[in-house]
Order: sequence, then structure tokens, then C-alpha cells
Amino acid sequence: MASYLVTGGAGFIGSNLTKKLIQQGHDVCVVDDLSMGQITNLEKNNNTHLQFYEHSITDKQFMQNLLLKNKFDYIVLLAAVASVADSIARPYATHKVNQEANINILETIRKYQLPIKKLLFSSSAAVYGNLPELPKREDSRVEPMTPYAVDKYATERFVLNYGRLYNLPTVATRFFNVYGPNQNPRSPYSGVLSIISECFKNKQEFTLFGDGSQERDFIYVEDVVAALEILLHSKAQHEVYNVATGQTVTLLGVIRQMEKLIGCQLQITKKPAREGDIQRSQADITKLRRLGFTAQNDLATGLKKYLHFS
Ligand code: UD2
Repeated sequence: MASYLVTGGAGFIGSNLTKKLIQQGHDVCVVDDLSMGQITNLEKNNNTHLQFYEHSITDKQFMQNLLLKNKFDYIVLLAAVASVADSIARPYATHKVNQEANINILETIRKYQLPIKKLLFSSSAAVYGNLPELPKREDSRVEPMTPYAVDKYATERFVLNYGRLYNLPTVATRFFNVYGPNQNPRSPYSGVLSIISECFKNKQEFTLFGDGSQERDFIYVEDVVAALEILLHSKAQHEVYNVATGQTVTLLGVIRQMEKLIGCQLQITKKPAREGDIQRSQADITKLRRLGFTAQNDLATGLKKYLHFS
């Protein structure tokens, strides 16, 4: 059995990963300041394998002590201020979390030559910006347009370069639109499917920004966790990987699928498109496929599981 550090482990993707690792009998240490994550995301887990610290990853001394005290085999860096809008409102505060804190972790590993088996950093499709070429390959042009995207891109480069320069086994992911259980629907910048599902539940109106023709490459969180496991355990290193399905759907298309499953119509109010909103997003996942990844859930299957219709 292995020992894992998962930063952001009480958050959406982190809690789904943590749950799976614990089910497999691994020991997981979670550091999460609960700014976006929720402790209830972790409560269902068997606590003997879970160590939880409610703490910010920006506390350098704390993180250094934690890394030196424990012998982690795998480190998964998922903690982030995940809201693009928040990064525009508080560029330096979010930079400290999204970049500086992660570099401090890398630097500790380098300085003390900690014998990790793999470190994975989660970057974002946001690095591709609004350039027209589709689907996005990992070597497509990037255009990080917000502090969030700049921090994700720069940190991803740091992580891969540290790996190459100091012989550390590092890898990075670029997540597209992830949906599934434990995604917090409470901010307007939460994943749109969690917001829609909450609107259905509470019979509230959904605010549709734009005309609904925007396309996204949605991936179910269970498949994201599977991709993370492949990347942690394969020989992949010093490379970045898109994590998506490669398939797109329009926002109205996904709303119609959810309406059919739930058997009721979503009340929609239309507002103008958000500033900087991307019209189409689609990944090329050839690189991840080469490592043996296939998404087990197409949109219909993922939505059924998410909405408990399976
Ligand atoms: C996703 C990421 C973001 C960044 C970006 C890069 C999420 C939650 N966000 O933003 O962090 O990586 O990709 O491209 O994964 N919408 C509505 N009503 C709502 C909320 C959203 O109409 O109440 C629209 C929104 O304007 C957009 C689409 O739904 O056109 C998807 O929105 P999102 O916030 O889930 O994800 P996205 O792709 O904007």
C-alpha cells in the first residue's frame, strides 16, 4: 500500500480521488483550507487511512514540515483557487495559492531530495485561451488570458522543468470541463452542470449566459480519477496531458439530455454571454489514450450516474 498527499483533497476532484484511494487501502493525507472544498466530501471515508489537515498550502513552513515528516510516495497537487473570476478580482492572492505554494512544495522535494514516486500537478484547459484551432492538442498554441490561466500555465511549466532539471518524476494534466458528485454548486463560477443540477433540485431558474450554443468537452469525474491513476502509475513523466473525452456537446444539448432524464423542464432566463467566454472547447486526447486511457462514461452514462438514474 502506498502513501499519498492530496492537496485540495476535500474539493471536487480531490475528494473523488481520495475516496477511491482509501477504498483501495492506501493512506491519504489531505491538506485543504476548505475555501472551496467541503469536509462533508470526506466524511464517508474510512478514517484510519485518512489524515486531514485544514490548512492552506500557502503556509510554507507547514508544508515543508509535513513533507519532511511523512514519506509520501505520490503527491497530487489539486489545491487551487479554481475560479477564473476570483483570479481577476484578487490576482496576487490567487497567485500565491495557484503558483507560489506549489513551487514551494517542489522546492522542498528538490532541496531535501525526497524520494517520491510521482508528483502530479493539475493544470487547466484555460491555458489554451480563445484561439480558434480545435481540437486542442497538448502542443497547440496557448494563450493564457487571465491570472488563473497564467498561473496554471507557469506552474505546469515549473513542474515539468523541475522534473527534467532535477530528475524528479513529475507530470501535469489539463482538465477540461469536469462534472460529477461533490462539485460545489454555490458559486456562479462553479461547473455549469452542478449549477443546473441544483436548479432542477430546487426548482429554481437557471441563468443561461449566451444562447446555449457554446460547446464543451465534459468528462465525468470517475474518468478523471481513472486518468489520474494512470498518470501516477505509468512511466509518463515531464509531460502534460489533456484530460477530457474528446467529445463535445452544446450547453443546450446537455440541458435537453438532463431534462429527459429528470422528466421536467428547466426554467431558463437568458443573459448576455460572459466576458471572455469561450465558444467551443474540445480536447484531442490521443496522448492520454496512448497510456491506455478510455473514458468509461459517455455523457449519457455520466449524467445518469450523476443524477442517480443508473
Ligand atoms: C472552465 C473552467 C474554468 C477554466 C475554463 C477554461 C469549470 C467550472 N471552469 O470554464 O476554470 O478552466 O474552463 O476554458 O470547469 N454558464 C451558464 N450559466 C451558469 C454558469 C455557466 O450559462 O450559471 C455557461 C458559461 O458561460 C459557459 C458554460 O456554461 O459558457 C460552461 O461554464 P463553466 O463555468 O462550467 O465552465 P467554463 O468552460 O466556462
